[in-house]
Amino acid sequence: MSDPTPTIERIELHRLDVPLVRPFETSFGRETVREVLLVHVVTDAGDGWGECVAGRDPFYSGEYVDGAASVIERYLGPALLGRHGRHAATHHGAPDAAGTTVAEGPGSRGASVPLAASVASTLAFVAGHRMAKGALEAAVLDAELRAQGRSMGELFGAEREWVDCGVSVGIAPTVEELLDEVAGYIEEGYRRIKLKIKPGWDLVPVGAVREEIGPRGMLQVDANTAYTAEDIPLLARLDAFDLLLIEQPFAEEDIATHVRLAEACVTPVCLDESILDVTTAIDAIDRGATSVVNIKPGRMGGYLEALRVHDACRERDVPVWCGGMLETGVGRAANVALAALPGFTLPGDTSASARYFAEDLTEPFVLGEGEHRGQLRVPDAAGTGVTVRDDLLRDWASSARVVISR
Ligand code: OSB
Ligand code: MG
Repeated sequence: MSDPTPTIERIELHRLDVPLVRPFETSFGRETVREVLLVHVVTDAGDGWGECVAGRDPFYSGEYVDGAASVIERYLGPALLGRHGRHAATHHGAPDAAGTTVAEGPGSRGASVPLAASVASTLAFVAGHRMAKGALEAAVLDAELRAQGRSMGELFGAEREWVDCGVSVGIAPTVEELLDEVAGYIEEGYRRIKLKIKPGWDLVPVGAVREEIGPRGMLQVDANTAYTAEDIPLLARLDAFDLLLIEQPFAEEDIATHVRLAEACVTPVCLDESILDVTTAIDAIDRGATSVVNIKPGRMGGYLEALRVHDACRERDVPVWCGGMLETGVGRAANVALAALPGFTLPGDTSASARYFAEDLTEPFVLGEGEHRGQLRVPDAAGTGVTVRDDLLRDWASSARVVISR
């Protein structure tokens, strides 16, 4: 408790190309390799790792991995190291009592991680770039928790030792291939299937999968903004398949059309891309645009904001689930800890390492057996609880690491 707040000494950026076990196709593109940006923060009390969720291209979001690395190198990293003019001088090392991240009142989880809790306000002078900011905050949080010997789950308030896992299934070349892939995941124990959809790949594949998994199988769809208001009647026909939810059919900025869809169908509408922070989450809920929320910490600027979204949804009885961005073990570990909170009442896109990679960057996440079939265990060691493998960091490096120092 009386430990002094650590000081950041150095920030390193690692860029890796990690091959996917199978191409992942969505309405916005097809990926065969996960281009990973890892942030390594070295403090006087130890180090920590964070994974940036930005993709190779600015298609899912305006953020992309080269942009995230650049904004960290030019603006965010120097600010955290206390050398970015007035901003750093004002905030670094001294959590600002007026900062939104620490002024959450008693019971705030941020109070015991003052350095991590100061990151958002230190970086607030840069507009947007939530994924880049979130990666930095995650690395600082990992370092600070490791120094305290506490796990992410402990800080977050995890109430479960195991979390229910779903799997996000990409657009397949044919319905037959889709059915084979889904059958494989069901066999492995996944508790929920999410199908990527787009115009021309919706009612038929969704109907076929519903038929295959039976009426009791949990099924949902994700359109990644591929539809427009004209498609509302078509999307309402998805009601026939008894889905858990329809995720983000319309553009990120278009809350109003999601409200219209929610009024036109029985299936709950769930926002992903549109939910940028706790303010947009509450607004979308109040307007009736989303009755379930996909929580992705990276998209919201970090785990501390994700906790606020969780809490706000819980107060409003809005179920949440943990999204994914094809993370390696570094990001997955923290996501699994988050998904152990009580408001996460639906299975997440927290799949096992093997669903993405032949080999993971950390010890692999493996689905449980018996009563834990279709679940992942919440790490309980300090920080994320996982260790980055030096050999793979070297073998998969796509460029030289960047060092940002004081
Ligand atoms: O919309 O949830 C999404 C992956 C990359 C970008 C956006 C999304 C996804 C997924 C994959 O659906 C979820 C996972 O990590 O398994
Ligand atoms: Mg989504």
